[in-house]
Amino acid sequence: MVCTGLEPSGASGLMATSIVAGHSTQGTILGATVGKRRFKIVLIVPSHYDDDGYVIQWLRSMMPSNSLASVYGLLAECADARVLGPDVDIEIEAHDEMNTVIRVGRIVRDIRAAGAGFVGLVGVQSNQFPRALDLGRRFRAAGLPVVMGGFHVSGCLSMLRELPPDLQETLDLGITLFAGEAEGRVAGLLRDIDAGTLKPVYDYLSDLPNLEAATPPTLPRSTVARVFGKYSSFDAGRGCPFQCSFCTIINVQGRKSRYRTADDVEAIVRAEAKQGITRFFITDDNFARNRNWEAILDRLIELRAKEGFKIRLLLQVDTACHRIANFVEKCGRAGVLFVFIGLENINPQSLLGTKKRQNKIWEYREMLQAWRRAGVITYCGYILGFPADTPESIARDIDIIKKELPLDVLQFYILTPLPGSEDHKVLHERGVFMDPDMNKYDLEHACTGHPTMSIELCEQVYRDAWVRFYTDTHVETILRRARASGVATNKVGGILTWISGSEAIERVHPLQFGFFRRKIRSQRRSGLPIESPFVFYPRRLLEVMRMAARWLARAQKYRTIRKRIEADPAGKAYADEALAPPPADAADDHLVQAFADQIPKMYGAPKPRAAVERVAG
Ligand code: B12
Ligand code: SF4
Repeated sequence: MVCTGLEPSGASGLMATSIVAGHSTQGTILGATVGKRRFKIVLIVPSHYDDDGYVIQWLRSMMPSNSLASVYGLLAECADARVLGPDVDIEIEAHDEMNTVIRVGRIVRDIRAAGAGFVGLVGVQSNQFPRALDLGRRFRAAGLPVVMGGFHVSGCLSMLRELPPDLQETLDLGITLFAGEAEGRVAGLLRDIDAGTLKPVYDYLSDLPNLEAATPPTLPRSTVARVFGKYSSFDAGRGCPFQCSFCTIINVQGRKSRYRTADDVEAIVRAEAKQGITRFFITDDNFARNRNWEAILDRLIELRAKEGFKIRLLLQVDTACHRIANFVEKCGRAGVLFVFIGLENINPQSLLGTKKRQNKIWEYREMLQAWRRAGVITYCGYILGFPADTPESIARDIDIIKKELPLDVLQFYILTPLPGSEDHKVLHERGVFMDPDMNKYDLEHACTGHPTMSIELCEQVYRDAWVRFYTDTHVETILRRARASGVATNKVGGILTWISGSEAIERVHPLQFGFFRRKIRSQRRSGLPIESPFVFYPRRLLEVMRMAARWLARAQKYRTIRKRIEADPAGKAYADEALAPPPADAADDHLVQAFADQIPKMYGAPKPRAAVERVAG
């Protein structure tokens, strides 16, 4: 699909015309004076709805939105360059709905008062799409131009032959769809909005921008301050060489590594440090496959060592990263605090079934131990609901992980055919049932059938997995391992409280978690009734009190465990199978033995013991 020009019925274009054309010909616009015009942009990352239809949002969110920072950075550059003319002040507001209550009425008034502008719905993922549409509908009803971008739009346009009904509805409302990456493209978009010639679709999927010297992501400090720990973000690269069938990224951002230079990264770090921000989530899906990782890490190490920058980093890497010479060690020196690792599963056949050939379970322990030696906390993702999974096999596998693998945090997801992935495309083309409610594509709901488990059972198994992993005994083991390896026990304890409590207490995935849930009575999913204040507020008060009590109890319990371990003089000598060096012959590894008959025949794979003995005999 390509830019198709303004449809005569495109309300978005009509509105832009009525606001802006009057000004450009007559010199005034809704009260603005000649010689100075305002163009107001409000960027919103929509959140998504909980099962009761309330927006999931917090006083402080845990993770920053890099999509927001990317689009803000590009627009801020346009504002500085005065791309709409020397007389036009471009003003930008950026909100992440995870930590900010969106006041639609106020935004409408502000944009109208400015006389021109638009609302950008940013980084909309599939699970955020229904919320984005509810917001977009209200802005369109007020006649404002609205542009929506992000992975739902890009994923669907890149993989499906025709527009799915939800995106068609979006277009019918006059909301413009922006597919692909925006670097180098927003000035043109702004000019189209300003001229009243906004097109229904902008599609840049087949033209991936070069990232070297590209405009960096950034946000005002006031927006970053709404993220717990004041973490900011940037992507040091995009694209991943692997081919996992559940992944959307490779179909939108490609498989070739595009990366920022070390100079780019240094410039980002220096600019953010001026705002007092030194903690970053580097959002590359796989920083280990960023072809420029070493130059970037070397520069960060230098900034820390020579100029005392207190850089702290979160990274995403793959399970084979420890094989890259110096990678883990340099990450530690560059200030990496914790790494997200897509462990995904420990059953080799399940991994092969999703083309995740690079995940070799016989290397998992060695990889996790390498991170421990660098003092980095490991935060692993684990997917449930592969075809061979049963409640019993999942329970057994979790027990094996607890015993065999020295990871600090494990978080679970349900295998989900995300729009934009090969899995989604295949099911779509075969006409297999997939839940039409995008709000459920948050990896906490089962969205399609499973060979042996019902949707309800899949979701039960998912909830049980959290309980089974985060027992008090295992939390104690994790903390003991941290103490023995010299990993900061207070940090591990804090993360364990957050991760285990978000599912158990708040019923949200840790990646959507924040500090102090805000529930706004009037912000409910369209189609659901607004509850009476006499019902809503007393129930909410009780809920808050109960949850606060449970959080305090959990934090106190983990603190007690941690203090006991820290006070134990033998703590440093703690040893168990997960901390022990991997056996010289991987076939002797208990994890390998548990899956002996499923290890694929591939280069470097251990030969199952029975086969080895047969050969030896
Ligand atoms: C960092 C990240 C997060 C962070 C921050 C979110 C964010 N968007 O920054 C956190 C931890 C919060 C997160 C959480 C989740 N994430 Co996430 N996340 C990512 C990740 C790795 C990077 C995002 C990013 O910065 N991309 C780079 C930016 C530049 O790309 P972009 O978002 O597409 O934006 C560009 C264009 O789309 C366009 N654009 C976007 N919006 C707009 C708006 C306008 C007006 C314009 C003009 C242009 C425009 O311009 C941007 C600049 O080029 C992506 C994977 C990826 N590579 O993108 C997954 C990804 C977006 N996440 C995904 C998922 C599934 C989740 C979770 C549901 C799952 C989970 N439990 O982990 C949660 C739930 C989030 C929620 N509901 O709040 C999926 C979404 C797939 C889909 N079809 O929806 C992705 C693609 C990964 C995957 N597994 O496939 N995530
Ligand atoms: S390793 Fe990660 S980013 Fe790369 S294809 Fe697989 S899931 Fe996608």
